[in-house]
Amino acid sequence: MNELGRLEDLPADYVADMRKLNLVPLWPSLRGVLPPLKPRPNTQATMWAYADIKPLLLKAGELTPIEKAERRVLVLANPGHGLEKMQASAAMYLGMQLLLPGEWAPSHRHTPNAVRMIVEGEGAYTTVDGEKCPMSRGDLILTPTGLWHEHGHDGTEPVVWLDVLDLPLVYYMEASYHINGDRQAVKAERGDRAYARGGLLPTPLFERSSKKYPMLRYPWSEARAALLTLAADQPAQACVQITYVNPETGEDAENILGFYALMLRPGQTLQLPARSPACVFHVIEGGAEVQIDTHHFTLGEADTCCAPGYTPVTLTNRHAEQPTFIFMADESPLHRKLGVYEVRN
Ligand code: 1HN
Repeated sequence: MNELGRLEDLPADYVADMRKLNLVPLWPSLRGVLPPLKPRPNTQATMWAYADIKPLLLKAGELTPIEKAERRVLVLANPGHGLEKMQASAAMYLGMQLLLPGEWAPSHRHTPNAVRMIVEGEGAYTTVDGEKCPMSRGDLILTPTGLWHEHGHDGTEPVVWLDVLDLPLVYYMEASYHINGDRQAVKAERGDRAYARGGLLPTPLFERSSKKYPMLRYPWSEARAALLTLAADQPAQACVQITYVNPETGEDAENILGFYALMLRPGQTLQLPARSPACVFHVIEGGAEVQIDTHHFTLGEADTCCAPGYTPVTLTNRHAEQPTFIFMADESPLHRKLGVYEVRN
């Protein structure tokens, strides 16, 4: 790889003359923006333990009333991007959100897409586009771009969930904004009931739904049962994985980030190939050893880690007798749409 000319090689007055005209030479920066063979990601393999987050999140519950926070969240920030950027990866934002009994997080909508993976507690719900979605451990609830959403809590214990948003990308695009709204009227119809059975779609008078987001809640009971059934049906299949999709189109549930659930069989070690998108792992049930390049993390329930793109990942079930269930989020819908998706074996 030949060395290119450096900025210091140029006369200082020449560089200064250019800069006054908003001009810069490309060649000193060319290798930086176009490194050889593979990108040099800012995203670092990083782990966040729930046992570390939870006390600080509960403290936030004491320190900051919901009215002063709107959304009471501790952001899982990747140090490789700088903590103030609030990024887990180039396109993914992660946050742990706390809602206390009786609290209300008022209705708004925004351009970034969000999902919530429920971590702990019963009795909270989120109303998305008029559908009241109960929140239970492991449920995945979508808040796609532009849909109204608000959170409430009728239970007795704190409820915590993991928010995953494409905020860094939408912010980078200078397309991020929100609108506050009124409390939503709750509709009787619910997509998680209408689309409760895989392969069977509502078809009133032969017409399929034209809703962009027909299903907003994916209960963990269904996802877990699907994984166990898949594992039993395909004993030779190493990777027991499902994708959260739009049941009308079969496409990814949201436009920019992809969401998956993975089952590690008892004692299993699973090698994931190096792929261009960054990926987030969050343990729903069980525990896993995660090897990301030279980084090693031991994940227990409710722990989260992220891996940069172009990096192979090895997952090992810590339990010899029980399956481990992992929720994953990645940037692959974005990479595929942009034509930069790669798998490297
Ligand atoms: C948001 O709207 C929520 O609605 C949570 O619960 C986290 C982070 C950044 C921007 C908007 C929510 C968010 C967010």
